[in-house]
Amino acid sequence: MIRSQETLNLLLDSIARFVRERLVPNEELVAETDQIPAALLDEMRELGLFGLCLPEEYGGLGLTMEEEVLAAIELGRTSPAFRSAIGSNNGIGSTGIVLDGTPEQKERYLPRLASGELIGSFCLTEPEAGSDAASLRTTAVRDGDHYVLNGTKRFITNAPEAGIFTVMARTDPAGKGADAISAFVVEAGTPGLTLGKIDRKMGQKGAHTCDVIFDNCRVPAANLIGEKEGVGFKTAMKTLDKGRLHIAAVATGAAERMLADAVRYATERKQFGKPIAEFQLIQAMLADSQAEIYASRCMIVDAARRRDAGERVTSEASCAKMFATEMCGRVADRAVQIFGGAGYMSDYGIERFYRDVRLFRIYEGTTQIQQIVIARELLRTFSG
Ligand code: COS
Repeated sequence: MIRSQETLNLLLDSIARFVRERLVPNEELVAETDQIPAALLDEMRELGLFGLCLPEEYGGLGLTMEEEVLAAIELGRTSPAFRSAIGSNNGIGSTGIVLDGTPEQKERYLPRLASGELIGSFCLTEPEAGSDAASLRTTAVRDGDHYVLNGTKRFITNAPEAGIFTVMARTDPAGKGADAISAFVVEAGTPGLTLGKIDRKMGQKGAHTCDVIFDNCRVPAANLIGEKEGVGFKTAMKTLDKGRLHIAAVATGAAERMLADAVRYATERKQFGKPIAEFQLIQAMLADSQAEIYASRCMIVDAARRRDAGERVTSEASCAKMFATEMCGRVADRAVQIFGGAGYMSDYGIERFYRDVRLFRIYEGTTQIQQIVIARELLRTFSG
């Protein structure tokens, strides 16, 4: 749902301009230093990018899902690290509180997440619990008006910068199932919470992940999301339904960027006496990419509209995430191919994108997990 096309166009134009004029010129610097300059992060705060999707009553722009995916496509047209910096505040680092938090929890955290004063992160994955998220082992044992958390979370995006962590933990340590899991907001600096060293990754330099370790970490009972035990896994799954649509949009933006770079290169690069864009084998790669990007956009916007209309979009979000991220991988591969030898060289930037976008097919649920989700939903429909 688009509330006001005119207002949205202004926002999308300002994001597109910011991406073009401020972020794209700094891609190489971020990749080299593994750091987004503080001044750029300030500009992102001023533009309201940290609060795009947070409710207006808490200082955000309150974008609907349809508006959000269109904004995410724009943000996708540059190094994914920039989107990642604002991604968790708008998504997995805040959605649990937005959807299931108490009014007090929302009041306490959302305004600072929306302004970018606070960075949020999402702690689901563990060393032994990745795709099988419900098998997580971190425990939260009630002790008076606190819970005591113990366990390790792995590959946690933005953890090194985070001020709060949404943590899924087992409040019934004897319970093996998803219904023994609860979600907590844990503040950075809480005694017993420590961070591992920053992970070295294949790509996405400038976006940081690390372990988050809880060792007898005492968290006030008031920080149990929704003050309700046993619903934390559902909170996490609902968070991922939204997050997967967002990632699908980011992947589509990245594909559009890589295709634009490939088209530019193909029209400039001459072989056999003419620009390589005039060769039909190159054109086939460009055409396949364009058609797939278009299909991806259509899926994402449709799924977003359905979510805005109040429909459950678990299957559609997984379809969009699977299709868009796999499509993005194919476009990245073709773009490197069109660049030829230059595509393998760092100076041309396309190899960096090729590495950066590889993560899209893995995080917020691998392609194989999306297949499982889609198939389950389908079979459920048929079984009545
Ligand atoms: N929305 C709301 N509730 C949901 C839900 C959703 N999208 N998906 C599952 N649930 C509910 C189920 O209805 C079930 O509740 P009931 O027992 O009351 O019916 C409960 O959650 C457990 O669900 P399920 O039985 O389907 O859990 P499984 O362990 O079988 O598997 C998958 C669920 C595989 C889908 C889940 O573990 C998953 O998404 N894994 C990938 C995790 C991931 O994306 N990690 C990325 C890192 S986070 S960046």
